[in-house]
Amino acid sequence: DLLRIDHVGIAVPDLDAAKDFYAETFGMRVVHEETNEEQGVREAMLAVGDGTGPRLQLLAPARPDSAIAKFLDRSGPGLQQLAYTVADVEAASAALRARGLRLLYDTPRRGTAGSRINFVHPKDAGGVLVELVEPA
Ligand code: V0V
Repeated sequence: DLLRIDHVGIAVPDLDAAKDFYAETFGMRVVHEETNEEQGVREAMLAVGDGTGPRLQLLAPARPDSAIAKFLDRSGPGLQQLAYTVADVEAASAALRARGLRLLYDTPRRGTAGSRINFVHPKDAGGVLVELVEPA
């Protein structure tokens, strides 16, 4: 089962410039930042409002052959993914696989802040890259 929207991910070419834009334009603050080598991203999580709701995730490429670099080349900056919180990413992935959707990974990988993640292929989800996040 999906519990809530975890975050919305936006591909950006320059993480520092994007953090400044969101701080100055919308008053959003960075609550977490890391580089995920496996995913090839530099990312920042931003709190919206009082910080109790879904977050905004800024995703910048850490390598030219990464998923975010490819997305930027093809589509330019913008919405890249919609992530839902789940209690058990393996169970949620299995349930969606059983409904005929392609999950990108056979077993979960490491996401933000020690979370475990998997993705539904955007072609099987109406053009939306859906991420499943089991928080640490
Ligand atoms: C590609 N397509 C998308 C898309 N990326 N559609 C919607 N949203 C996206 N983000 C479309 C693309 O326009 C093509 O459509 C078609 O999919 C291509 O499919 P493909 O050849 O199978 O795949 P690629 O090589 O374009 O790669 C797309 C996928 C890749 C989704 C497979 O980006 C991937 O593996 N993503 C998962 C990992 C990821 O995104 N990591 C970065 C975030 P047409 O032209 O054929 O119609 S890391 C993260 O979120 C973390 C760490 C976290 O949250 O904790």
